[in-house]
Amino acid sequence: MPRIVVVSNRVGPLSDTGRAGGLAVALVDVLRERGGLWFGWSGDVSEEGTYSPLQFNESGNVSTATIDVAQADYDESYAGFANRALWPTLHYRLDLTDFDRRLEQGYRRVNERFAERLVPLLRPDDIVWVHDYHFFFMGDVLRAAGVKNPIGFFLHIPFPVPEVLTALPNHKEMIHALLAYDLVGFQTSQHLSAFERYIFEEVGGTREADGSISAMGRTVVADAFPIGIDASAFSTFHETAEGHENFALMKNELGDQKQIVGVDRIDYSKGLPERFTAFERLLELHPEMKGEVTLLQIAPPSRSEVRAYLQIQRLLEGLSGRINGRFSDLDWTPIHFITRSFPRRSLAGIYRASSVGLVTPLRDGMNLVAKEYVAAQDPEDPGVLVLSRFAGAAEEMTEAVIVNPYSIDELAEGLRLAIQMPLDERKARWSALNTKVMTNTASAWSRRFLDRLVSLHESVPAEG
Ligand code: ADQ
Repeated sequence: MPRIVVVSNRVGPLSDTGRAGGLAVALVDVLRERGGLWFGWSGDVSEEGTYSPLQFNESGNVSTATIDVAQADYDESYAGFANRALWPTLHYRLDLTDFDRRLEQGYRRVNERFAERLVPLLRPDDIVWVHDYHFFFMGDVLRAAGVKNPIGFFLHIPFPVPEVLTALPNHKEMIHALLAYDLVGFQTSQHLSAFERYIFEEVGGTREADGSISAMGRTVVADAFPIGIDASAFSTFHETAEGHENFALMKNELGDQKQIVGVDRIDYSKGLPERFTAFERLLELHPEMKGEVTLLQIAPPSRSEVRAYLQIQRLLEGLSGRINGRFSDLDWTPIHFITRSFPRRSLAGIYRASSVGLVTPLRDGMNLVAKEYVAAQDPEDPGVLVLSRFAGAAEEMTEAVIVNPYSIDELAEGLRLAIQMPLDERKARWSALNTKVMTNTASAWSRRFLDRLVSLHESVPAEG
């Protein structure tokens, strides 16, 4: 079996520390199955930057290789073009974008340098899988360096409609670079069709008889590969000491009260202010719920070097303070806002103790919290998932209470429905959702993507 080479901005860890994200755990699984190398950023900024020595780490048949970046790379690429131009544009927030040519050049430079450092590590039969919006140009640079291996790309975040994407000044170069990959994967069929519309309407591309797409002198296969979670782990975490402890602690604190839970990085795409405001509306419209229902929002800060992230954190602190000041009683506080992260096992206990999982992004590639919440429920007394129609997860998870997060009234009504839902209906909805979460797991997802990439390469006749 050929070796897998994964490229992503952040790498590892190779062992389950309990704190690693679900995606990292899934990627390690697939790397272990086939043997592999995981290449990316060390997480450190140094003077030598991308010229720093490779740092290797090995565990069994899997190794990681990482390099540093220089301060200018970090500012211009990661905190610059990636998180100030690409992230907001791809999440439909043109009001927050910063299109600065210097940042764009920094981003390309970092893509080029990472690709150059990867080339000597590649073996002829490796399968290369590049992840996410930090590396749109990686495949193109690898091809220019003569790399002939199969190279796939998966976009974890949304691909917006062409009317929005074309606001990026370098959209044509970006898409031209994307077409250098053999296989491009999106989270949902909506994102896939937005990409196809761009190709057909914006750059006059055509579909070939075998389903691939040709445009700008290149041919690519594009498809939707909705990502999943390590579902069986999440369904059994409550049996671990950490999971059980948190579940018991919450249940004890709550007594007869019902808890709504939200778990997100602080990010303007996650719809957090709308969520707090909808909970306030629920208490206004249903005063009988005072003292009966609480909202627990767990949201550790992220990317705080980008101004928009600090602003949203301040806004949330203000909102939760105001709502608590308005409604709290001596023995009840409506909103618990915790800005730190929790180990995965503890999160599972918290999900299980919560009657409602509130996942209401304004835009999201998929949203793994929606799936984690479902997997962690008690089958005999499951909670209800309230899910934004703008999360990629809504395409599959149709048995959730689907809401439009821009409508505070609709959100508040969704919450009411979820809180008051009878047990029979909760069980029926949960069981349908759980079947999907358990079937389309993270390892099923990675296998689907890699098998497709390998099959594409096998169907291309070898160069004579
Ligand atoms: P994210 O935007 O980070 O991911 P999400 O899919 O929800 O969003 O994943 C977040 C992960 O971090 C979850 O596994 C969650 O448990 C964990 N997490 C969040 N807050 C936490 C906390 N306080 N403590 C501990 N863990 C916490 C991007 C895209 C998504 C896409 C994923 C995967 O934006 O749309 O689903 O990649 O492709």
